[in-house]
Amino acid sequence: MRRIGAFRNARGVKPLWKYPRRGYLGDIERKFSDFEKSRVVILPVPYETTTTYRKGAKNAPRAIITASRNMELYDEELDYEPYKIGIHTLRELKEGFNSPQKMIKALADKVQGLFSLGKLVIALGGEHTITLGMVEGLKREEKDFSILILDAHTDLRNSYEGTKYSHACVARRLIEENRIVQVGIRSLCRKEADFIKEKNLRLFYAKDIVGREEWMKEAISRLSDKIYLSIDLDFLDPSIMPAVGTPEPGGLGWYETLKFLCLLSQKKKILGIDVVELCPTPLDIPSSFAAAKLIYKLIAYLTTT
Ligand SMILES: [Mn+2]
Repeated sequence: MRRIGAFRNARGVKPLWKYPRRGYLGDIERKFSDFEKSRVVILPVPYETTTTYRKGAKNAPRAIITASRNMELYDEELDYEPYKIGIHTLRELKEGFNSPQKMIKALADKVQGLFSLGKLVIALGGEHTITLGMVEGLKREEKDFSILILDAHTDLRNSYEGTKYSHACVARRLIEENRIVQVGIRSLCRKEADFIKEKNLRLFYAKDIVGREEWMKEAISRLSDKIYLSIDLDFLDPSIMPAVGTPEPGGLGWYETLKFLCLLSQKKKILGIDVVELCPTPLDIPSSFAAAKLIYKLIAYLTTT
């Protein structure tokens, strides 16, 4: 573990969100985290207004970045140091947070500029609604891409608690104009189940894929060559990712997830990513660390293929 001492005070570890707002993923030396030279750009988006069960997603970007500073930057699987391709962390985006539509527009405006520079943007939520801003921004630069969503929940409700922009409606908004593939599903309501039947959607349910591998090729073959990837961390099993807003038992394991992401990176061009719904608490260290590590593994796969 690197430099853990820097994060302790006399009484032990401070709550994660008390750490400074400005942090860099991996605490990477300047030479490899300079904006101009970085191929990957991390954008913290601590947006949270419609979460319904456990609150705290707004603290997630800082918790992930703080955890990442204790992560080894050498990847043992690939015998490679992914940070050398350049990973820059931007300041938190906080514009338009008083309404979902304004946040979506502010985020789209911000990331459009980054995508136009050819950066791979990884947004750290915040709640799942930020995917809508990321996709809107990407659409202004790229016409032909499909969307892969890893999530325990279908998020296919037409509206929830009076808004069409709830985190529970994200996939429904996306499916109106995009080709989407959903993986890891194990929680939905009757109306969503009816919608899936009516539209004849092919979803990859956790019960059919956990502990198996045959599904991976089929899921990947349903995507176009270029993709946007949305990772709701609750797709993982709560045994490795307990600190999420809406945990569900029976999710994917660590190594099968890595295998899938590795395969995906070999077959498709990933244009943008979001990692959402982490809900850190002072005891959540393993969840924040797993989120940071997942992001870093993804960067490793994306940049070695
Ligand atoms: Mn979810």
